[in-house]
Amino acid sequence: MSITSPNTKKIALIIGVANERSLAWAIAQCLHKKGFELIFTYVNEKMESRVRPLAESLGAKLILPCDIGSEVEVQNVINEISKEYKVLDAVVHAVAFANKEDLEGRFVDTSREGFRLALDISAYSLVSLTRACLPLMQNGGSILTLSYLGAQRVIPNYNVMGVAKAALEACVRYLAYDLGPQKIRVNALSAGPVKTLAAAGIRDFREKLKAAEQNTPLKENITQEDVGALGAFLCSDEAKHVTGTTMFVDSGAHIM
Ligand code: 0WE
Repeated sequence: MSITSPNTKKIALIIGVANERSLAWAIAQCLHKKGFELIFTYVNEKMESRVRPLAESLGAKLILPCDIGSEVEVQNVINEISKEYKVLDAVVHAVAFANKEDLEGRFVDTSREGFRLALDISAYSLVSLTRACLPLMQNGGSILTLSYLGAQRVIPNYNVMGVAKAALEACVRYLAYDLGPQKIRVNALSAGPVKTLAAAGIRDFREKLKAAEQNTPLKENITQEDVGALGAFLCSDEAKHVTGTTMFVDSGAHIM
């Protein structure tokens, strides 16, 4: 028995593509290979010019503006999708944000506003996005978000993002419990460090990448393709009994 619409192309909403290095883009490409039809969003005009050509290269019909921090914009995306499609089979949430000054120095110095912003954009946005998608997921489906080891361990300087990712992983469990009866699965993919636009804003990231490599059992860093493969698996029926979990693609770093 299929938990998604039989005999029709599956539809996936991808939120968080910034450029060709984005983890969201890696997952989108793998989903496209699996036969999914894709919908993309971009956060502002600057990003639109990067996302649109990528999205069009995979035949996307809908490429919509969405600041995930806004209930109205999230609802707008769902309204636009509803005009074109009856169901949504997969949702990829690949969004995080903290103020740059909160990703260095001491965690204890995090301001109330910096904490609120990081938790709102990086964790609560999954809850609000999931709620908005529910009416389109009557056939069940899969919701996937991206996390990082700093949710479960102290990674120096990850600071408030570690707290936000811990909240995100807990949101995944509570959402999975709520939505299980509707056959909607909710999971997190915890990726090792990769050079993306998000990482480009991190002080000394190149040095961190080199150091991270030596601390993994496999002694090599992961690639975008690794994230694409696991992400697409979690979104597919192959993972139909996998929910509420955080799966690592990190060359084993989390066992150290
Ligand atoms: O989750 C992340 C980073 C997400 C992120 C990146 C930025 C850069 C630009 C969130 N907010 C911002 N805000 C900005 O202004 N990663 C997993 C990558 C990352 O970030 C680190 C890491 C790793 C790895 C920060 C400190 C230490 C390690």
